Amino acid sequence: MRLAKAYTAQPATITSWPAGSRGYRHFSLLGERGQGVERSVELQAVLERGFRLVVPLRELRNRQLWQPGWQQLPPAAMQIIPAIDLLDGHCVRLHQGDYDQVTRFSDDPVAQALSWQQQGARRLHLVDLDGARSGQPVNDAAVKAITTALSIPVQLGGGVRSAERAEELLSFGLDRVILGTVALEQPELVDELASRYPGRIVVGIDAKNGKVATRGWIEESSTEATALAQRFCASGIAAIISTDIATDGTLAGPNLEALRAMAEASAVPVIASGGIGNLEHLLSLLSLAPLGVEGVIVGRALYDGRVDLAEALQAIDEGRLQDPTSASMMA
Ligand code: AMZ
Repeated sequence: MRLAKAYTAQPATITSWPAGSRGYRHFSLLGERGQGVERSVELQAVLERGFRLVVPLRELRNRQLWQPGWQQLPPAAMQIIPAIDLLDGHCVRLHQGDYDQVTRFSDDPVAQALSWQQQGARRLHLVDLDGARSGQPVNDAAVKAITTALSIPVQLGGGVRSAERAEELLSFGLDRVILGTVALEQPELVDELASRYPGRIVVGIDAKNGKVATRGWIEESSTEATALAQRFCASGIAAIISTDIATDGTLAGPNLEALRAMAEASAVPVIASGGIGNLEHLLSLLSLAPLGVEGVIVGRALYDGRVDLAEALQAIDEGRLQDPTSASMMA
């Protein structure tokens, strides 16, 4: 018997649905064991935000043998954060951070930002790519215009290399500033800013093969990304943005193993960045929500329409879970 990737069940087939759950729900296949009559499978579904149903089955076709058991989980919530990367005043995306592989998506960053807000974004992520590469701000006019035009919180990274610059950006109306290069080179500056501006300082850890890269990803270090994450556990930062350079801008899917390692190393929430190419990729991240992955930054896939922001926000709000292990089992 060939097993399907997803199942749908109705309450009548399962007697112990938790209070408040309604209608049918979707199940995904977690794994198979054994051969022939000994063959068994395990299904999993997120029913309501806080519950997961694990159904061990000895024989899928015999529903009498279903033995549902409930586990309470932390809520599976994930914020989807659209990204606007600014290069010389334009909205662009780079491929794997390479400044020689630029796709220009819009010449009007304010209109683009307003469009993401209108489609339901609850936070916007800005990158000053000129700043990240040179340390010098080039896109401040666009940044100010965006923060003035939008009502949702806006965060910015790229080129923030001093306390004065961080403070200047906060004075533009930005909700949070992201420190990348400085987090590696002057970690005590992050501590100082985080204690002065609680909830407004974020560390951006950009990793290539698990090692931290800086200065527009042109310089590579020997520091493990997870070690840098651990360094800031007690400093009061709002979050860590974990970017996998190899997947960034490729639409090939997030690096779930790297994200899991970061989430396990970090005591502060992790925001995933890099590689999102479709809705399934977004849903796959929900499996890491209980470890503290609270958001995901999406760029290219939104610009080229592979991900519809409103649809994605709705899908994530439903709290559905796509287990990453199931895809490979279905071939
Ligand atoms: O695409 C790139 N080459 C790139 C990029 N997106 N280089 C840096 N950045 C982003 C990081 C982080 O948010 O993801 O800039 C910020 C870090 O900048 P800095 O200047 O603090 O290292």
